[in-house]
Amino acid sequence: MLTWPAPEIPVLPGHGGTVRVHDSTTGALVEAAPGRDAGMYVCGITPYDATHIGHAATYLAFDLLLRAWRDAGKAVTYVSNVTDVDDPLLERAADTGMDWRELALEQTALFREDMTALGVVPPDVWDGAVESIPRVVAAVEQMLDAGTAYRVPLRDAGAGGTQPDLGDVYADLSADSAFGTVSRLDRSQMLALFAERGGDPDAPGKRDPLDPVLWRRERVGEPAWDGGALGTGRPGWHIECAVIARDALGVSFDVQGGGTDLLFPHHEMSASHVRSLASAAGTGAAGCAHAHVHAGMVALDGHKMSKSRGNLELVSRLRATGVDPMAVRLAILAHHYREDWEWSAADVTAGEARLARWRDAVSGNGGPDAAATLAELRAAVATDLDAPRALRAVDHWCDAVAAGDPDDGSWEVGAPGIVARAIDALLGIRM
Ligand code: 5CA
Ligand code: ZN
Repeated sequence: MLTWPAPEIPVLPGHGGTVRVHDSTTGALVEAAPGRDAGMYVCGITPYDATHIGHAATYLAFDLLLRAWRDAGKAVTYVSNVTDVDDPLLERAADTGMDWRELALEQTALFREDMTALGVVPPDVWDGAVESIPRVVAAVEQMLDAGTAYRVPLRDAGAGGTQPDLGDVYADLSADSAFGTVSRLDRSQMLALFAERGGDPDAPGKRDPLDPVLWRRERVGEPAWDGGALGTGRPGWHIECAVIARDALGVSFDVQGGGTDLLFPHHEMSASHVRSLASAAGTGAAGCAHAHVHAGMVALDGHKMSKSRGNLELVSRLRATGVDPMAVRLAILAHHYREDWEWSAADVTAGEARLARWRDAVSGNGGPDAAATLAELRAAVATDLDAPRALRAVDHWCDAVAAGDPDDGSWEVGAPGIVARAIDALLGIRM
């Protein structure tokens, strides 16, 4: 898909060190990309009611990671998706009487604008679910051939179009001995989350209630695509991300990212599908992602901000009221990415005040030595993307500027320029 314009990232003196992040699987801080370069897949939006502050917070977290990697001298391949056909999108379109394609296009365009305004680095590969269907079909056919997927006969009236004999296709999780190693949840937790987050544990004919759908055959009133030997239908959610990630990054890559709501079932299932595809292709058991990194949930009015609940603050609404997107960015970065937190109007006010203070400080002639501030900024982001700590370091430098030149020769003429560039390059805040 067409992405959005990449922000200019200023070059800084020297370079950052090893970047460590919290891996949800082990609970430990791990080197995010141990090899020479870095590959990252971050789950993209389902395009309706985008972009709320929760989405923005998740994408900003991975934007910091990408910027820290680049500062450390790594070439980064960043891959993401747009779930431009899925149950929640179709349901919303039906509720509002809109064509689902129109809704997806409109919301994807809005997302591009919001990401541009927030200065988020775009993915190198940004694939839509719909455009990936031929590759998903081929993948599901491979899994059927390898015996890691099975068909479930259709029961709904009119399902399956002209080929009602071809059933839905589900992954057989019993074929994957590594299933469960991403989230490490016990079965009862898995069952509860699967039911809560888009799964169909009670669908008749499945071998295991947790088996996820790979190909959903055509249903009356639902869009469907040619699925070759699978029959007309549409892709399951997890296989979509598995195929897009595998095709762009290979079966092993550095970071799989998203919000904590995706750890199970989505990332567990995607990793399982990637493994099944690797074994079907004879490329061996893949490790999938080296680290699974998850951003905390942003809430509003006491509940997780969500499109389905409708308790939203949209980036586009804030922009429309004249809030500087850099103040929104600062408001979000004031919270550590792993924190679950509640959005409030006070966050914007604080972001605006900080932005004004910073802009004032970097526009003066000279300031305290920037080297220590740059080093602290780098250390903060390299240590599990600690944006609040990075913000404090800049605040501290700005406080010293506000206190005035001590006239002891310690101020440097070039310091504001270096701090401004560091803020821009590492935190994505344009001064
Ligand atoms: N299309 C799928 C992923 S393949 C999806 O989850 N889309 S989404 O639009 O619902 O969410 C997009 C991203 O924002 C996901 O990474 C999700 O984990 C994250 N997200 C959703 N709600 C919140 C929230 N309230 N706080 C923080 N992140 C959130
Ligand atoms: Zn995904």
